[in-house]
Amino acid sequence: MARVRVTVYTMTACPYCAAAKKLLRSRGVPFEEVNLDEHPERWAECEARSGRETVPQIFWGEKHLGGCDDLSALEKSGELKRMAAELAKG
Ligand SMILES: N[C@@H](CCC(=O)N[C@@H](CS)C(=O)NCC(=O)O)C(=O)O
Repeated sequence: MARVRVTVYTMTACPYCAAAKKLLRSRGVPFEEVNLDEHPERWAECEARSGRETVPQIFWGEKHLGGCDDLSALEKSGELKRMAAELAKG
């Protein structure tokens, strides 16, 4: 089965984006970053997928995890660790 692709929509000067990326890296989760400063044409895609107008927006495959606060909550509950382990299994 193809490995789940994690996508993070970001902006360059965004502390929440930096924190979210740091957390994903700390869990060894590979992700594709879509920097919306570099790709402003993808804002509409990000908003349509997430229903939100802030960054970061994080997707685990097609599943919307939310922003930095949401990711931090998953970390706190132990869920992110479990998901990362699952992802690593392939
Ligand atoms: N609670 C959000 C905060 C995200 C946030 O405020 N991001 C800022 C950039 S650092 C943003 O998108 N601002 C644009 C806006 O509010 O329109 C999260 O945890 O992701």
